[in-house]
Amino acid sequence: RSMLRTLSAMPLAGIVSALPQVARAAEFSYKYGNNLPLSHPLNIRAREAADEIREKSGGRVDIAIFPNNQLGGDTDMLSQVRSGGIQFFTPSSLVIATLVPVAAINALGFAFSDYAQVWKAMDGDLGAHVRASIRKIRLYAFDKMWDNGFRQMTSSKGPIQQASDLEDLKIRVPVSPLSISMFKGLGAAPTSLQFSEVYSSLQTKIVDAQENPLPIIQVAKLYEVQKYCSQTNHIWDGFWFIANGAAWDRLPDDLKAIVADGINGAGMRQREDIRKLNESVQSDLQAKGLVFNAPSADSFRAALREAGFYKEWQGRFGNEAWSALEASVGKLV
Ligand code: X2X
Repeated sequence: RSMLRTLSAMPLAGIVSALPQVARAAEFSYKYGNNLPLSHPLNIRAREAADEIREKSGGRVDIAIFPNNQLGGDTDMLSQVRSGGIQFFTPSSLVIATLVPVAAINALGFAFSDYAQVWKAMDGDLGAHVRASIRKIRLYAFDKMWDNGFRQMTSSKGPIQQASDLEDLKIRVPVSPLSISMFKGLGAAPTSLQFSEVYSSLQTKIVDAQENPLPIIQVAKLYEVQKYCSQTNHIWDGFWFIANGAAWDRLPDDLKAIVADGINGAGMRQREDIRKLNESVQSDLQAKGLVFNAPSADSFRAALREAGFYKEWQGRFGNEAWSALEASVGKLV
């Protein structure tokens, strides 16, 4: 009785905010995992997307973000998004290719020479081809790929000027058959390690070198454990924003549209962030002690041709995907 009197004396807003939070649980509570530090544009824009989606869906869709390998490395998150343990993941094309081999095609060595070629291919036929292949294993890939960047080589041993400088170099590459094939073709000694292991492996000298786009070298502080950076631009790499197929299909159409708009829009802004970052990141890394050089691609391309790398991967990717790539970059073989 006295409780009732207290309640009726409370202003309405007071009563509402006194209700337990659980009463407002979202209809779709989804989890998104990724492998990058919070300061990377991918995480900044993903947070923006999650906020926009919560708001536009009137709280019906809530996406909780688990950055920086909190849920395990790439291989773990890939199996979680397949099983539905998490609903979203952003694997690099190199990493999702362990399940969908053709997805590595954008990472073919020295295929793309600039971003105009990249987005023409990935927003066009080549991207559509890869997304259709991803859908076949019951994952859904959003239309707009997010940017990782052109991959550059770093080492603690010395600058890499030409292919012969890679001879027997212990270099970490992602868990990616294409990367292993490419670095073997170049004469190096590549090892696949998940990104979560990269800093410590370089620090303890399990490997002497690694390769990643400059923004990753910056946010993961790899300059602390590497001395030289050779701007080889050997691979263009991007992240597919993927959803567990059943979790995606469960969303009614109006929510699918809100989620897709939120994620694709954020992806476009993330591309722009990387574009801007690319203008300043080299001088920042130089100030932090990395020594840069910019080798010509010629000796690397020649070594790969001689190793039969392009012929082999043309066969593995298949003619349809290969032609779609060549439509953007010109003849490769
Ligand atoms: O693991 C890497 O090197 C990274 C962060 O670039 C990818 O996700 C492939």
